[in-house]
Amino acid sequence: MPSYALISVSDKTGLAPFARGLADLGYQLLSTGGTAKSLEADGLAVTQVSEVTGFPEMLDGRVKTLHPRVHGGILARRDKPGHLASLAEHGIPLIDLVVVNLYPFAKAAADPATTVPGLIEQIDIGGPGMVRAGAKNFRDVLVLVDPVDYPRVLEALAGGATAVPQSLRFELARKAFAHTGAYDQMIAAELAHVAMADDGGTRIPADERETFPEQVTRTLSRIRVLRYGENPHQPAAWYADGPTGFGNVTIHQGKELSFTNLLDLDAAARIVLEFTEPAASVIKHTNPCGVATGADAADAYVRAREADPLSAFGGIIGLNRTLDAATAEAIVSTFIEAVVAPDVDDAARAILARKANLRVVTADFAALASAASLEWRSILGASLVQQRDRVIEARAAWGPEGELTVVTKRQPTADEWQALRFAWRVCAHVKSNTILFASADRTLGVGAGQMSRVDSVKVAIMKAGDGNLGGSVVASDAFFPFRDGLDAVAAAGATAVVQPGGSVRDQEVIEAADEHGITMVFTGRRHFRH
Ligand code: 93A
Repeated sequence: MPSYALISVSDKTGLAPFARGLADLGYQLLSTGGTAKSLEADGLAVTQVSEVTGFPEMLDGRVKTLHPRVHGGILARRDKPGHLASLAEHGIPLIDLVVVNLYPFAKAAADPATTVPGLIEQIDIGGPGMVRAGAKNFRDVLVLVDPVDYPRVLEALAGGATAVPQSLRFELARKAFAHTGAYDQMIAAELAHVAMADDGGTRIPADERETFPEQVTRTLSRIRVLRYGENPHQPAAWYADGPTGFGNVTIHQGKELSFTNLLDLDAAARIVLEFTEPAASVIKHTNPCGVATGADAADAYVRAREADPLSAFGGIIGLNRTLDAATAEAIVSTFIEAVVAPDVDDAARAILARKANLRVVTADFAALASAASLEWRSILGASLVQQRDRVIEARAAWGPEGELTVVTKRQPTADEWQALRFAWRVCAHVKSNTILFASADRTLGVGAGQMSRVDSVKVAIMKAGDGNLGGSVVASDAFFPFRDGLDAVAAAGATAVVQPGGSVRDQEVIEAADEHGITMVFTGRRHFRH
């Protein structure tokens, strides 16, 4: 009887060359519906699992491979004559390779539009069964759950199945159990965020989730080893948490992405994700030196860069619109390290190609927006997990009718409301302590990462350089502990301030604002970023 390679995959990455390699080695390909279709489209001969089981795929695909003719062929011990005799008696073929990756539950979960029943349908039952069966019988069955492993398994099989070392078989088996284990953990964690009711239940939106599981498991798949970490003596690698976000970007050109590039690209994207209108950010060492909105990507970018052109040298750019020719021309006109955007058009590609070292990355921005409701930071020997900080209080336009509290005698003007909202959205993504001067559509001076708030004010004013801060607004990521900070922003010319409030000296700070004729808004939400 022929030897079968059972292939049933949702992620078809790298499938065709691998399957062709297996067929060339003499394996008969055995597949479920969608996988078979994809292999046949690539010109490969495939046996349908339903031909082996004698059963059609049933229940909308819920039962495809759950059958003794499948599991017998995987689980039979090749060293036990009794097992082989049973297979022969029932006409069950041996399955020597199990190539399975599971229904994309994580992707479905990341999409806020997925309903509870939709989510449940993405729970794979048959896939994990095959993976665990193959992994249990690793001495004789090769189990692959990750396309990354395809090439080395083909290589190992070139000398015949018996030449594949047990160490590789065992490694793949352990990886398989880690994979199915993490898959169930992920399902349990996601279902913890379903408010069940008789109508089928609803999913709690990512930014309203407050519970954390007792135990969390992360399955990280390595994207690549990086040249080094923050410094050349620190070995480092880049891992994907899941199939979306910065775990799945497209690199169009440029020098290899570095550890610090990735940190800065993340910071760049976070800021522009706050805006629905065209916006650009220019990042240095995870802080923005300029952020602006504009009529289009090029307009926003040039204005963001001009906010602090000296610092923008060697910066990392974030754009929330397609990188087009005009933006590309502006980018290549100075030295820029990297840029991330939702897309880059053909005309822009040709222009960017003139700067061979410039790293150009595109990412699915909708996925970035919904990605990572949980965020991880490592400390020495432990990890901290928190919900991603989202500036939900600034999603809709601000004005006198809104929910924010104006604590001063003077109310903001319409222009001030707009500028305050702009400043607040940027400020949330700057390292604390943050003081940020802005107009309605661009930063004027960013004071980041200082150990005292009043020093952040001084830095922000210094960064504004010769720029006139008269009529500007100020955002502060946390409350002013004393009136000195407020006196300093007033002296610089600011007319409006937004801050969370909550200091024991709030009254003193409000009085200072009133003395200066400044209008001040409390958001009630702090946005530290450490
Ligand atoms: O619905 S299932 O839990 N029931 C099954 O019997 C089954 N067998 C394979 N899901 C099942 N699969 C999964 O189908 C695999 O894990 C894989 O992710 C997917 C491949 O389906 P298709 O080949 O039709 O694209």
